[in-house]
Amino acid sequence: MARHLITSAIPYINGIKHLGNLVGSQLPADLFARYQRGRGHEVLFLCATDEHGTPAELAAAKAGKPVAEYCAEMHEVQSRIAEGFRLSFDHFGRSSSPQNHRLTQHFAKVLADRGLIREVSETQMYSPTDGRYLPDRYIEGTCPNCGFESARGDQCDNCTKQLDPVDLINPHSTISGATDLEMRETKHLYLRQSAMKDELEAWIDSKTDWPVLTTSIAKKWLNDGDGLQDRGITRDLDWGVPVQRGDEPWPGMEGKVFYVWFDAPIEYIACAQEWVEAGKGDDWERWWRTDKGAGDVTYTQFMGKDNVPFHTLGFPATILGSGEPWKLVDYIKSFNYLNYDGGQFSTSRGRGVFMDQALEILPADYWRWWLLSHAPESSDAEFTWENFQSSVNKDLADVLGNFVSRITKFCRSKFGEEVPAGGSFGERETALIADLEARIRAYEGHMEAMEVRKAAAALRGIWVAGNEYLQAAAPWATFKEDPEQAAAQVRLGLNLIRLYAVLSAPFLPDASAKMLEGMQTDATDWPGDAESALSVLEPGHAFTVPEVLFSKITDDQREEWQGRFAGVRE
Ligand code: B3M
Ligand code: ZN
Repeated sequence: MARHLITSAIPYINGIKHLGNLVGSQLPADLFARYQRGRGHEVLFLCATDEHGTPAELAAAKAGKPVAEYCAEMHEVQSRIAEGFRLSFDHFGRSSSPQNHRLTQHFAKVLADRGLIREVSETQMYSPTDGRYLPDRYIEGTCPNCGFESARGDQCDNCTKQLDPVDLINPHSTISGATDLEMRETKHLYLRQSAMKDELEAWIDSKTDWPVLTTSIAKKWLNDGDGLQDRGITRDLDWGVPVQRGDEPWPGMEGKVFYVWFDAPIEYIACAQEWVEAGKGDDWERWWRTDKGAGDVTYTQFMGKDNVPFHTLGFPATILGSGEPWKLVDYIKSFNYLNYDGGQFSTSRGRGVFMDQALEILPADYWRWWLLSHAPESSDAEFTWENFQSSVNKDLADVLGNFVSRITKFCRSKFGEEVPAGGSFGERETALIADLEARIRAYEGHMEAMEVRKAAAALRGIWVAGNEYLQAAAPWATFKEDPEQAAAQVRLGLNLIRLYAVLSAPFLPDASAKMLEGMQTDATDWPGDAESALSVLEPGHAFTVPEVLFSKITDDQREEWQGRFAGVRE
């Protein structure tokens, strides 16, 4: 039994995520976690809310709530939606947890002790009107690069250039709109990433099996311009992890907090501590400390491409720089963007379908199937309602759903609600079994390699093979001439349903559960060879006809949803 530590990028607390966010991290991570559990491996699958930084403070202010209260509420909301999508986290933590505070301060101390943190005096934008500094999103202005008028202090949303608040033209406070800003001298901590460039580069070079998307982004940052830059890891904000050197105060850093991107990845570790604290596990160190049993753990991270620099360079700099035996990531699976109906999903403009809205119109499996089978792996992908309708109707309703309902209903009418006895397999059945054997092994290969689209296509191929068999064998016709032969065909068909339930569970957990319930079995072992997997349900085994697995999306529904989500969400 292998051991898999799996983390998804932790979503910001400020609001509900859209389907593009979901398919870029949490959903494929869940697919992989469910698959590895299905194979009988030990899995620890962690995610959390990312609760610090200006996004949290600004969203709380907009909601008119104290930030701690806002975060607690939004954590609950995100948690419920994650359950709705059947995201099978072993724990859904919070980056504002006491565990993460302690661990973040610990890392800062060991990094400082090892000479990897330097103090820098710099000028920051200060707003006398607001009585505070204006880091990151507290300031907006015109982008010096592209002229976009609402560029933020840390990044231009239009051209994606990373910015410094002092770069902005005509800057103003996003709190008060004040423009009488001044530059003030303030002290901040910088992580000396430049000193670790060689070590980081050698580590990344050793990862020859990583997706090109991951390594190319890492390489770009390592070698862009003057090479890897030191990174400011503190901010003049109230909300966050207070800057301390372990348990000790940090002279000159009073009133400052760590930058959100410093503490957020540390939450991956703290989350395992929260998992233990919540009574769900008893030993987090065997997942995270190579000196305490984590040596044989395989650690995989999932994220959108915009998060790659922080996971290939920033977080590893923290881990490697600490000199302590923490588990480093083994594989980083990254994703491109999902676009929405001819444009971009946008949280700030409310464009596209958001996770709560999606579940209001259709159950999780419909979305999981479309999103995963169209995951933006090799390039950006696009959600259109036409494509969604046709995938759901064809793959889920016509192929999988129809197979299940046809075979169970036919059996009920001719043999009753139990697996029929008699007859034996002929050439057609032997050929199908051999075909499935090859297809199942190919499906496993894609799942192991985290090739999400290919895995979906392979799974669909397995469903199609069964459907084609049923069409060709036509037990309803056979029955008239040779009821024994028809019995053998139906027996195979019912066993296929159980096999489909097991193989499809990572993609379609609810449909899988319904199929197993219908087949009245809890035999969910991953199939060894196809032949034995197709004889688990023996003659005489009782079943019931499952309720309809998937209903088709009508043209009227499609048009209605298209209209409803075309506008802007308030
Ligand atoms: N919260 C960005 C995002 O949600 C950020 C990821 C943190 S992963 C440690 O896309
Ligand atoms: Zn710009």
